[in-house]
Amino acid sequence: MALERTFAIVKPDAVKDGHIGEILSAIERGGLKIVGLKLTRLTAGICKGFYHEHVGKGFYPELEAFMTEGPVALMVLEGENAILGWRDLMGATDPAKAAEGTLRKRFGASIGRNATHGSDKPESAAFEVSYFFNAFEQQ
Ligand code: 3AN
Repeated sequence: MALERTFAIVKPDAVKDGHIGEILSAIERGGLKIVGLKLTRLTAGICKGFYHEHVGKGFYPELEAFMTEGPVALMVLEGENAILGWRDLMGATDPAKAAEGTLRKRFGASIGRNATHGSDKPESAAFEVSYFFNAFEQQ
């Protein structure tokens, strides 16, 4: 076991539908600590930098349009094996394939509009956390 930090987003669909509270609650009940938190709105440029691995893929324009359509809640989460733990709470990328009770099953509508984001590995977590949060914004 390793104490890790990971990066999480409550995406525009879940913010608009009023699910921030339930998602934060699932994070805390799931044993993860919220050590950074802010509500903001992504611009196209910020989105391209964040999803640099996906820019150029067929679904990227749809992803950018969605991620910039409304406010998002950004978080840094801490816990033992937080990266995998947060991905387990979210469930599979495609809500139709996500396990019962997971956040994407509960709040996601499609693979494009899937309610939450979580870093997939330590290298991504390090990049994504530092992309949005400086040291003073993490407790
Ligand atoms: P995850 O967020 O589960 O790590 P990635 O990294 O494969 O998934 O994809 C990043 C985001 O891009 C997903 N959260 C999803 O919103 C979007 N996405 C991935 N694949 C598709 C697709 N085939 N069509 C539309 N959007 C997609």
